[in-house]
Amino acid sequence: MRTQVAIIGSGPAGLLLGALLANAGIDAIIIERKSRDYVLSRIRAGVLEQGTVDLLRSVGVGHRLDAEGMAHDGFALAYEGRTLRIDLKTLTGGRRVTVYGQTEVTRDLMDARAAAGLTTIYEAENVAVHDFDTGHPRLTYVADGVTQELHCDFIAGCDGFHGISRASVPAAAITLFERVYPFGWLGILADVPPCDHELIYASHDRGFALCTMRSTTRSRYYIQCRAGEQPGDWSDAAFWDELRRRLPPEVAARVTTGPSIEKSVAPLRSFVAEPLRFGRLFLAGDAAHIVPPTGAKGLNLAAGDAFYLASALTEYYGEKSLAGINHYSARALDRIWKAERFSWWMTTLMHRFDHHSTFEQRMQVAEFDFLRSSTAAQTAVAENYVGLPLV
Ligand code: RFL
Ligand code: PHB
Repeated sequence: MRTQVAIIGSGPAGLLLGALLANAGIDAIIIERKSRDYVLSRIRAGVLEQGTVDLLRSVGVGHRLDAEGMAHDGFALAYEGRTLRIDLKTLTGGRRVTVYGQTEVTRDLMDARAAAGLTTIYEAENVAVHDFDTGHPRLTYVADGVTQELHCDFIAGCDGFHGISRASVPAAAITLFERVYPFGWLGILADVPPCDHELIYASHDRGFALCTMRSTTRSRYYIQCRAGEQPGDWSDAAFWDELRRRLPPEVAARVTTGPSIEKSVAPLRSFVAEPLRFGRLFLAGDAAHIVPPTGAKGLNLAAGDAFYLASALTEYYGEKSLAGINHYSARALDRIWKAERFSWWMTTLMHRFDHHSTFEQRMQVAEFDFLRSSTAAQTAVAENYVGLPLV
């Protein structure tokens, strides 16, 4: 088999890249290790930047997003029992975010791909990349017990943090930057109305908590937990009790509880690989970088990478120019590092760290107090939260 661009992974990065390439008339095949249903069962991101929404509209999947996505003009930070609203719309000259689950983004992109007759191979085993340092890269994988070969011009490694693309690069050719946080997020999904119409990020002596949502009838809540804790360690009742303890009393009073329909623990990590190009292999999305979820940047960064990589490949095929391809890594990393900074900052501000002294705890409070008193500081938060421009 042959294609122009072989994409590994059908998460947001791979699917959006495939859609953008199809828009530009470039042929691409997606090779995914899991089944379609498995990919759709992963409950992850919920907040889309304006730029991500615009990209999704540009590939023709804006319809359901526009109908069902919830535009949010602000969010709240809570600490010491008080809340501070960050007015995104006013502070950024009219920009906002959209709450629409990653599952729905993925479903829309998969459906559009299937409707356009574009090829995705699910449940591909033993995917391996070969010869990406030559002019003739290829992938091998096993489908239904038979080894297959896919020849291509380029390989896009969109296979997430645990994928094989980054792992296939010689260690001497790649530099990794990492911080692992000493805690995780325990999240639950429940068919109960959200406690507020906007998101609330709460810092508390007992740990961080986040109130978010998927719709007016479906809520998503997270609490900071110890690294290594399992979802089964927490009954629903224990979760709801702990959540309410960490929220300002008037918010806690509005929390409607109910049985969880999903419960999972996510570790928190900051991670960047440099560069993002190795001959004819590119890395994009979580394969290249991880942010802790506090800034809601992971999916949005994946979308940004897909946009930059699609532009580079479009330039290559359209103008026979290598300029875009040569520039992809630097262009994407510039924005990635800024999102890494924001996510690290917000994580450090909002969480309890066992090793923090009382001094560091007072620094967190001073930072909140400064934010409350400074429109300039709130503007910096708002600019980052709605998403830095895709330049
Ligand atoms: P994905 O989504 O992990 O997709 C990678 C795909 O590659 C497949 N794969 C392979 N395929 C073939 N061969 C192999 N060897 C393969 N190995 C892996 C996988 O099966 C998978 O289908 O990466 P991608 O596309 O880069 O997308 C990244 C986002 O999924 C991620 O950054 C976000 O979910 C992060 N995130 C959030 N991002 C936001 O922008 N806003 C949020 O509000 C937000 N909240 C979150 C989050 C992530 C969370 N967790 C669980 C880590 C909340 C949570 C709790
Ligand atoms: C979510 O809705 O799952 C969500 C929202 C905001 C975050 C992280 C996750 O910062």
